[in-house]
Amino acid sequence: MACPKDFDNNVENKWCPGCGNHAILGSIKDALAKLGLSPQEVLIVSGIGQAAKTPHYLNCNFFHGLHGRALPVATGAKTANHKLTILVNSGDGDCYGEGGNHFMNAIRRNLDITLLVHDNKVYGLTKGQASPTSDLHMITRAQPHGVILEPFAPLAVALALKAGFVARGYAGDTEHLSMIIQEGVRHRGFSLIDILQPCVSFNHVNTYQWYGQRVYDLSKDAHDSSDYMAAMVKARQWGDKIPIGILYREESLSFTDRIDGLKDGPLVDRKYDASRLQKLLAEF
Ligand SMILES: Cc1ncc(C[n+]2csc(CCOP(=O)(O)OP(=O)(O)O)c2C)c(N)n1
Ligand code: SF4
Repeated sequence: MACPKDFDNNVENKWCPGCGNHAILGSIKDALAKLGLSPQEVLIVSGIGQAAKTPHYLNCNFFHGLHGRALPVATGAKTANHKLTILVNSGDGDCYGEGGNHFMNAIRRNLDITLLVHDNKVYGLTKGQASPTSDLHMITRAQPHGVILEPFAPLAVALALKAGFVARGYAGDTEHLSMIIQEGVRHRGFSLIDILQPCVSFNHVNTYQWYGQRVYDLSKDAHDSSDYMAAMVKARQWGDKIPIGILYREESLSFTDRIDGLKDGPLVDRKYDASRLQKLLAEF
């Protein structure tokens, strides 16, 4: 029987006390154990930022790369070994800002990975500048007169691109978050889970108290996750009421399912014939 402790390591945690990332980390371990996965079967990929430190605190395979570039690494890893369970941990800046182009194309490819975006609505690691998801008029030390741009709407954008699994979690409800992560991993294809993550040091607007007054669970609201238009309406809902849960789910062939060359098994298991490579190189 797998247990969350299997995914513990003894690395000292550097996140601020009270940061929503602690809860997300706990939900990831819980979800992986409940899925019956062992650390060897899991790869976590991240970019740069506070959220991107998540794999430092997990006992499993991991790759910590460049800012905004976690999804290309995950694409390569999944193509090389499509038997691996791959999760990507990203921040709202890392994923929707610096990595926005990769976000769009990973969805188009329907890569079979689970993307967890720790959405704290600021650039946490660099001390709280506005991020793509910061609310209009939010005041930060770098935006003392308030944010002048409309926020990016990740769930609506993912739906517009026909992502097959679109969900929102909340760091203040770890059991619910674990359940969504399990469903996201089970989904064969691209899964986006945008997670409301309070940053207690730099975001004094979207706090636990603020979310506590607004967040509601879609599963208790008779939401039909196969209804695309209903999902789009929920994806645009923000303010007095904020839905969490699975907005939309529909399976279709994933990226690696569509590649004929992978039908005989993962590339990593193939025999490697160096002479064929030499012949190929000689042509150039
Ligand atoms: C190409 C590049 N641009 C900018 C930076 C500086 N930088 C490092 S972390 C970061 C912000 C991270 O914010 P976010 O992705 O929202 O994650 P958080 O720290 O809030 O979890 C920035 C701008 C960088 N490392 N590389
Ligand atoms: S700065 Fe914000 S995101 Fe970073 S560890 Fe502290 S509370 Fe968490």
